[in-house]
Amino acid sequence: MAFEIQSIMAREVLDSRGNPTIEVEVRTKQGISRAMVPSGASTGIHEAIELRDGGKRFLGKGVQKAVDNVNKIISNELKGRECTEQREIDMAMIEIDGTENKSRLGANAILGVSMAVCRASALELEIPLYERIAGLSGNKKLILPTPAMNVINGGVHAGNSLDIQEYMILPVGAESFSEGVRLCAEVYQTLKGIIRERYGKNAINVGDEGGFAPPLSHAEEPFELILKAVREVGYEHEIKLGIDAAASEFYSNTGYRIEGRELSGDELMEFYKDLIENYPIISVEDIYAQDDWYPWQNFTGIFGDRVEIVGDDLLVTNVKRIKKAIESKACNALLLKINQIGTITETIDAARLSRNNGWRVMVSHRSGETEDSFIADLSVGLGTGQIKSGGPCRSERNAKYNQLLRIEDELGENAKYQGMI
Ligand code: 2PG
Ligand code: MG
Repeated sequence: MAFEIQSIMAREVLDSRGNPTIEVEVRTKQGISRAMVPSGASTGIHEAIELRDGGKRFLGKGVQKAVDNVNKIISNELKGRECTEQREIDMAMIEIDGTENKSRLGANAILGVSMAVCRASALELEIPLYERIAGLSGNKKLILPTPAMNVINGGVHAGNSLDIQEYMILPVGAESFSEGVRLCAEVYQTLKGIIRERYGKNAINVGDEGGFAPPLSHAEEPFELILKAVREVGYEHEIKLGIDAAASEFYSNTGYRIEGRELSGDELMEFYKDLIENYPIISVEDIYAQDDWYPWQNFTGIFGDRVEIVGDDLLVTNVKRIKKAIESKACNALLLKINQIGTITETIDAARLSRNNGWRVMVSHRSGETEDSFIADLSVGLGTGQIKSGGPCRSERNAKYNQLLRIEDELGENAKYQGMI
C-alpha cells in the first residue's frame, strides 16, 4: 500500500458569493490535500445535483448533508484505497450514489473528494497537479490556455438589464500567457475609466465574475465600450471578443425574450448574425436554450466555420449529451465544468471525447467560486488551450490566472501558449 488514503474529511466553508460550499481533505502519508467545490447561478437543468440542506440554516443553502455523506459514507468506503486509483475511486462513489445525477450523495460531496484525491495522488507521486492530470488523460502536450476574461457582466450575474450574461476578451495574439494576462488587465483598467467617465462611479461596481456591470440594456453597448478600451491601449490585433449568452435564462416556451422582444430561434440567429458581422467575435456560448436542439444545429451549419460555438447548459460536461451534439452537429466546442458532472474521471472523459471529434474545449469556473485553483492545472494538464475564469479582478477569479502564471514559470522554455484559436 504505497499511496494509501489514511482519512477523508469534509467541512462547510463559504464561496465567493457568501454561500456555503464543501471543502474536502484527504490525508495520505505525505500530508493533507484539500479541494473546494464551486457553484453556478445559471445552472443547466441537466447538471449533476448539488446537495443543499433546505431549512433555516444559511437560508436553505447549507451543505451539511453533503459534508455528512463524505464523513460518514464515502470516507469509510475509500479509506485504505490507493489515491492513485482515480478512476476506480470515482466509479466507486458513483456506484454508492446509485443515481443518474448524483442526487443521493450530492455531486458537491463526490466532486470534493474526487478533486482532493487527484491532488493527493500528485502529492504522493511528487509531480505537479497538471502533470498528474496529463497522465490521467493521456495528454502529451502541456499548453498554457488562452484566457477568456469576462469584463462586462449581465444576465443573472449582474444587477443591470443586459440579456447576454458575459462579454469576454480573448488575447489570442499575445506571445505568452503572461502577456495575455497583462493585455487583458490593461484593457480592464482602461474600460473602468471609460465606464466611470460615462456612467459615474456607481457603474464600476463589479458583478459575480469580476466584470463591470454598468447600467446598459442593449447587446451592442458593451462591445462598443470594450472596443474603445482595446483601441485606447492599442491591442486591436491581439484581442478578440467572445460572449456567453446563457440563453436558457431568457428562454420560455413562447421564445427568447431579448430587449423586450420575443424572438424565435431564426430571429435570434439574425440578432447574433448582426453581432458577429459587426464585431470581432470569435467565440459564442449557449446561444440557444439547453433543449432547443434545432436552432443550435441550424446556427452551427451556418457559422460553424467562422466562430467557436460552445455548449455549456446544452452539454453539461456529460458524455451522453456531448455524443448527441457531435452526431447532430449542434455546436463545435465544449465548456468543461467539473461540478456539472461531479468527478474528475468523467471530466477527463468529456474532454477526450470532444477533442477526439475535432472540437475545442474551454475549461470554466462557476459564478460562485473559491480560492481553489484546480481548474488552472486542469486546463494545462488536458491541453485544452482555453480557460474562462472571469475578469482580472476578485481573487477567486485571479487565483486561477495566478496559478497559470506560476505554471508558466515552472515550465520555463517549454511553456507553450495556445494563442490563436
Ligand atoms: C456559465 C457560468 C460561468 P454559472 O454560464 O458559463 O461563467 O455561469 O456558473 O452561473 O453557470
Ligand atoms: Mg455558460
